[in-house]
Amino acid sequence: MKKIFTLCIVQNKERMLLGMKKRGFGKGRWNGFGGKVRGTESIEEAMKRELEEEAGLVPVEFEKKGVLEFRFQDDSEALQVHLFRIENFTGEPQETEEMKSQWFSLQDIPFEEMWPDDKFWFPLFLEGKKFQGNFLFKDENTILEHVLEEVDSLV
Ligand code: 6OG
Repeated sequence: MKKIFTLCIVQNKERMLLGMKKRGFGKGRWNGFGGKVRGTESIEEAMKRELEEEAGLVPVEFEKKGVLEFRFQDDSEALQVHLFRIENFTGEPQETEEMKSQWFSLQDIPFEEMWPDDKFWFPLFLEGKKFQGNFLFKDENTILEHVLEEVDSLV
C-alpha cells in the first residue's frame, strides 16, 4: 500500500520559499508545501490545493521534477511524494495555521532543519534535473538505505 503526497518547491534563480511546519508530520522542519492527495482529486489538483492552503499561493506554471518513495522500517505503508517546481505564482506568501514561510537564498538552504533525504536530492533539483528515488528510514532522523537516479521523464 502507498499513500500519495505532493510537495511544491517555489524557487527562482536566487531564492527559495520554504515553510516551517507548525504541526503534524514533519513538525519543526522546513519543507516545501504539500500534503496528501484526496480520494477523487488528481495529483496536480492536490498540489494546487495544498499550495494555496499552506502558503496562500496559486501556481502560474509548474513542472514535476521528482517522484520519491519513503518507507519507515516499522511501517509497511510507503509514502510516494510527487515533487513540483514552481517559478511563477500569484498571491503573497502567507503564514497559515500549518506553515510559516520564509525565503532562503539558494546558497543558504537550512538542511540541518530539514528532512534528511533533502540533502541527497536537492542538488539534482537545483540543477533542474528530474529524478526518482527510494529512501528507507530507521526513524525520522536516520536513513538506512537510499537509491536516487536522474531520469528523462516522470509518470
Ligand atoms: P501533510 O502531513 O502536511 O504532508 N514529506 C516529506 N518531505 C521530505 N522532504 N522528506 C520526507 O521524508 C517526507 N515525508 C513527507 C510530503 C506531509 C508533507 O511532507 C512531505 C508532504 O508535502 C520522510 O499533509
